[in-house]
Amino acid sequence: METALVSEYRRLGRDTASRQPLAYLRLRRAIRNVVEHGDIEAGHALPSERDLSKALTLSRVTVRKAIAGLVEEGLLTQRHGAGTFVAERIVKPMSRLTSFTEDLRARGLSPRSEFFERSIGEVTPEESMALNLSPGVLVVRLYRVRYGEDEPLAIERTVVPAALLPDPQLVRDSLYEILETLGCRPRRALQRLRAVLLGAQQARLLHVAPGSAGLNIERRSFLDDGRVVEFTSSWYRGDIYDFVAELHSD
Ligand code: 16G
Repeated sequence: METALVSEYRRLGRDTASRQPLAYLRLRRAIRNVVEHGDIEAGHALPSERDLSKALTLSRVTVRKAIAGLVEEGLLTQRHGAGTFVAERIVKPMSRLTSFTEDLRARGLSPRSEFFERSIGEVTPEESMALNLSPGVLVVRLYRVRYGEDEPLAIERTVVPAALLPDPQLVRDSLYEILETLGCRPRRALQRLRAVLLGAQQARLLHVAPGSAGLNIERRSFLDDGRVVEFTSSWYRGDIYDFVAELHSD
């Protein structure tokens, strides 16, 4: 068996610079990479555990351990008796501060945005509360529909202090990418999540029926020095997204 997955696993084994010595972690990385490159698409099956362990000369315990971690993360799903598949719903881990662009790329999907607003103006009283800004300062506002391939997945309204992002036109695809180049990518965030019924306009933009279930997520992100770098309100489609959080007991 010579699949993209087997070649990727071998390639990672030869890559001395970033070689992961633990085989199950290397296999996990290889699976992530092939999903990201679209070599195995959403809904499609992974080679069986037995075939993988034979082709990679790994024990089945190792293969199982690699797969179990990705099932837990939500990248893979297992159907009893049928095997392991790349998950079709988009699973978003809540424990990592990632961007929409990164989340989609990690699933092998191409992200894209349609902008309805990219402007700069004086902060409103509500925005100044959310961003801890004094009245009168300037903020950048983005309002966009976020797509994965050609499918609308979320609507986002973002406000960023203009002191950190001086020109709204700088944001083409990823806000976090541009913030990173400006040296102010968020380091920490607080999120509030609530279930909503999508209104007529939101439903139209997201290509779902009015009144469909959605998730409204407000994210306030901070820099290391405590300054708020973004306030974003997102409406994600409830029929596509799963939000998963890892919990610890202490
Ligand atoms: C995510 C964030 C949003 C952030 C955006 C940046 C959630 C709930 N929200 O959608 O706060 O502004 O990513 O994405 O995860 P970008 O870098 O692709 O523009």
